Amino acid sequence: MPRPVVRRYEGNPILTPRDIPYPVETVHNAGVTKHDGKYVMLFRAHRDNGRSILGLAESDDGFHFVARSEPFMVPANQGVFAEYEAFGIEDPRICRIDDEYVITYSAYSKHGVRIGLAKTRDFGFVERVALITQADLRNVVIFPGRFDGRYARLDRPHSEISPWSIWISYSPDLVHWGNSRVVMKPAQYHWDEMKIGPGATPIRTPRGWLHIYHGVFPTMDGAVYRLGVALHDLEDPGQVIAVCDRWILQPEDLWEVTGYVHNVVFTCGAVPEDDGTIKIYWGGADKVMCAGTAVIEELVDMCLTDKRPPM
Ligand code: BMA
Repeated sequence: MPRPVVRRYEGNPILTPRDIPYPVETVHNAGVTKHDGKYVMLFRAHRDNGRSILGLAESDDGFHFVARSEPFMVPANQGVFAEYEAFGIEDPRICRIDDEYVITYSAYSKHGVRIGLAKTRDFGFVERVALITQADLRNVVIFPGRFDGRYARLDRPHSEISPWSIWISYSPDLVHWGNSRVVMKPAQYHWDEMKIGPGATPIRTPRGWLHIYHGVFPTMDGAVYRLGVALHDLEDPGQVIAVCDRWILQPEDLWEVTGYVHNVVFTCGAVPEDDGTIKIYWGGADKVMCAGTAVIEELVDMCLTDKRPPM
């Protein structure tokens, strides 16, 4: 058997509810970045009312994380954010732009789900900037670059007409977004046929932006969430060069198969290293955090040698 392209860390799960110094039921779907030589993980955690907050944990090696004593972000209690975050905040992604970290997260309320954008320089003080979508759109990942002076993001609108697909939009200021168009769709009778969504913040490689996304397949036993890879053009990220036909990770370990929601591996973050490897982080069964490593060029090769059309 060929060795798996993503090698699971032998100490998985790397962070669980028991490791958190305040009451939480789950620790999952974390955005991760490196700041000042340390790995910073922003994780989603359900409280026992079923609503989510964002916690923060830090690590020197990317595998052993220690959670801070207090949550990093809880639903806002004033202004426009309070109205749209009342049901909780979820699934953060972190994108470094210049010397700031931009955090995009799902904001839930009785009005639906939309995306909030916050900024921090040091993971101490965090400032909410804007709600950057209307209702029913999730999984916003921002490219860590500019394209003809504009920022670009991938997202996933809700749709009853077409299977849930990945779209791109552009912005001059990270607040106002437009020029939206669809770039990648689920493939029929395929591991990601039900829906796909952006996953980790894209990684710049010599052959394109590597995007690790999630794909969902419906079974008689419910949905199965897996991870796949796609490659976007460096200058024009709206051009999907290739989508790998195969998944790179599926639920296999006990804590991926069973937990809060069974059969889920879901990523919001990956950290490229100087040695050409990448640390990939994923939530296992919406309950714990897991990590694994891969060789970036192997993921790019997979996209290019085993590809399917993006739409
Ligand atoms: C999606 C989101 C994710 C979650 C996944 C599996 O719709 O809610 O946060 O990990 O479902 O339950």
